[in-house]
Amino acid sequence: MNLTRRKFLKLTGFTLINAGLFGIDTGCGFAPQISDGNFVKDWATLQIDDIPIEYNDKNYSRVLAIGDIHGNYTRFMSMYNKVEVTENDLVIFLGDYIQGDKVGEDLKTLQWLMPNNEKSNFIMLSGNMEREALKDCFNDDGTLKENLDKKWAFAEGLKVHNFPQFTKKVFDFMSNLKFYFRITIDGKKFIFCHAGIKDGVAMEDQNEFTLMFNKEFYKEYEGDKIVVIGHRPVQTVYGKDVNVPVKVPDRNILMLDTRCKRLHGYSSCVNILTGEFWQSDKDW
Ligand SMILES: [Mn+2]
Repeated sequence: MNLTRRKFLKLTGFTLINAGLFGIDTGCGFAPQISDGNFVKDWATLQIDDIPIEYNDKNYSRVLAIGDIHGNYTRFMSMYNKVEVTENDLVIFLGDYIQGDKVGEDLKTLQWLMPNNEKSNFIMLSGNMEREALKDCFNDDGTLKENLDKKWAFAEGLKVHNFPQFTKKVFDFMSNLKFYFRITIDGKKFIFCHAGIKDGVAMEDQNEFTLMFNKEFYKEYEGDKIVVIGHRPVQTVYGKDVNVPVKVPDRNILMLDTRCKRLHGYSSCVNILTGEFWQSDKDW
């Protein structure tokens, strides 16, 4: 790791332009600042709005958000092992855990996520892939549909290997994923969700398309709350050389999907309190 570069980025915050120019792809660094000042540092004032209040008594040392995995378990582990997560971290996953075109890695990803979702400091949110898979693959009772869309190879895998109990667990896991998560840090409101929100609409009233599917959120949102999303790969907006988590210029949006599912992508995790981030090793 280049410490000089890290220091430089920390001192200046970096914009999209210099992120592109420096071509930062070495696996860690600092994400651009969310507001005019520094990232929030006083984690003692963290207030969690969407889970029972007793969790607020815990002094989380980091608030970690993890972008889309898309069934790329190898990249996810490459990133995750660098973060060295402990029970003192609050960890929020932004959805899209599966992809459908890599049987082994989808199932491996689910096998890792499902038991970890039992941890009180892990919050796993739904992505559009989980919503689509539920609709395409499962009956209401959690069994697999007879005729599966070929796109969902993970479901074919479940069927071929005949794992009825695991299949039901996958169904329960996907069905129970929350659509968003809110915290307030030092009076700043943060919303975590897969795709975005509609400003001026109460979170309880947001619709599924807005939360799970809207790809244009980064252009539309002008709200004050800081919204942390996955879904739209940063490369598809800012070009293939921007492979890091991005703060959208002039908007309170942090984009964390660094195209884990495709060539020239990474799995990414950002500490929302500091802007520090970790990425999978370059594997191409
Ligand atoms: Mn998505």
